[in-house]
Amino acid sequence: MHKILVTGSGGQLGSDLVVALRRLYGVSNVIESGRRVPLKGSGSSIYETLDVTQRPSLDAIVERHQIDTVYHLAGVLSAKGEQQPDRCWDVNINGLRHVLEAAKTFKLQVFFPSSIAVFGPHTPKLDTPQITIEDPSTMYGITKVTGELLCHYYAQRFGVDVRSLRLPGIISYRALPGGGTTDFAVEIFHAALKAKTYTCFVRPETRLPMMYMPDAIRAILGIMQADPSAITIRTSYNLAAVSFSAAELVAEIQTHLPQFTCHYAPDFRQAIADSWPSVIDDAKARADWGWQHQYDLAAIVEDMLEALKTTGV
Ligand code: AKB
Repeated sequence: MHKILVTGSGGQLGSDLVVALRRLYGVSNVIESGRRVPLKGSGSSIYETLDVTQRPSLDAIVERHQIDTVYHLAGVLSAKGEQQPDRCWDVNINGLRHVLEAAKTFKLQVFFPSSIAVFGPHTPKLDTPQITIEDPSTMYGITKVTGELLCHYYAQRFGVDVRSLRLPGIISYRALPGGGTTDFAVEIFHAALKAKTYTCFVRPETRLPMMYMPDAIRAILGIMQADPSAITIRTSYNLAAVSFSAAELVAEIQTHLPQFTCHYAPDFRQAIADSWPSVIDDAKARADWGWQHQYDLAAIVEDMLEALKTTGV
């Protein structure tokens, strides 16, 4: 049975991944961690306060719980990273190096979330290939390119079993994202149900790669459970599900909530979105370890609205 540490577990991805991992491996085998003291937590669930920029605390937790797998989700996202570039570099690069060093020392398997943010203005925007120009214009993107290269280096040089996906914008209802450029695609659902109106921070024609959380969780578990011989890419795999514009998302929500209106007030995040691809080619992930997405835009919108109404989040 695996002993798993999830860093940054209170974030959007962590909130769902921890539930899925606990279902698979048991509550007491999945240790959550983050910088804040937990607000909730009961029974046999374990939470450790951890700042990933502090290597000794990470090592102590790995040793104390005899961890063999780390899902390293702690990180500063694209929009926040432009406001706090030093912190973005510190958390994203030093945090990852500490995890990779711990992996080398304690023989851990590691998951590292990369992003479509590794791409930039000179990357082909349509059917972005696995291997192509990576010229990110954000500090976040720079840390993800560097992070991918670090993962590749630790895999080749030290045999660390690190696996990574270039995640698109993730849509989910359990926890709100924070500090990302694709956050509008989640905020819009909450606004549609509560205020019936939303002011979107990117233009209507802005088309980005997106994915529903259940698909993202299946992708993460899929790559981590794949036979090591199937993993031919140790930087990070392109991963895709759907691509839609802000206006197409609004129109799909309006098929369920006709009274919903959206206004557009692009801010600094528009330039970040414009620097990213619209449609990603993830053929390599599909061929190597059998990746397949399940949710299209219509299914995402239907499920999100239903879940938010039911859970009252
Ligand atoms: C962000 O918008 O910063 C993230 C990402 C695409 O990596 N959601």
